[in-house]
Amino acid sequence: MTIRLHGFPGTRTNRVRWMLEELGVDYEFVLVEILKGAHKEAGYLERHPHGRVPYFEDGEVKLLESCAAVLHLADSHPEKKLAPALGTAERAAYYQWIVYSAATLDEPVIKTYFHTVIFPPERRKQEVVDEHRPTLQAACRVLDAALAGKSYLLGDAFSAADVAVGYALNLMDQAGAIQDAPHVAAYLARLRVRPAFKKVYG
Ligand SMILES: N[C@@H](CCC(=O)N[C@@H](CS)C(=O)NCC(=O)O)C(=O)O
Repeated sequence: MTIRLHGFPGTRTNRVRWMLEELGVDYEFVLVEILKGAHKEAGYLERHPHGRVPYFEDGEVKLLESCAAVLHLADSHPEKKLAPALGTAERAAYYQWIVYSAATLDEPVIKTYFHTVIFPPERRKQEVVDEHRPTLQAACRVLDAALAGKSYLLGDAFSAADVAVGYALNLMDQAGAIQDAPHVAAYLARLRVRPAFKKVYG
């Protein structure tokens, strides 16, 4: 079965790509030229009606959400042990962190990143950064407490939750928004030396 990841580098596509590289599975990467508006063209909108990336295919599985692809991949490769057993406290924490990455971190992180790093200075809006600062400061406190005394979010073992959250933390750090969070900083350094991370982020 061919796994096909449609997306664009630097976007949430990287979350899924990182997961695929952790698993070491074959996949086809289909570049969606979002800078040329390819994600808003009819052919792509048939697949992804919201006109966003990534779009993920694994046989009959078709997914519009980066975290859903991460969860699906972890479950499809139980031998890699990137998801804890069903019904355990670790599994509950795993769900929490993956949903937290998409529902709590992504938007404030990406808006802050765009308005501090990506946009040229004349397009940057300080009020956008200010609006999201309290959420990111709270995230630093939450994650720093969660990571105290642990190598990864679930303890000693790396899991798909680290891919989901690590994707957002990597951008958050580039935006200078990881502050007063030594455990988060050490954790991110640990993630960045992983071969799969290096393969995606070069
Ligand atoms: N919740 C979706 C969000 C996808 C999303 O918003 N992707 C952005 C890039 S990171 C996008 O395609 N933006 C282009 C647009 O909205 O026009 C996911 O996690 O996959």
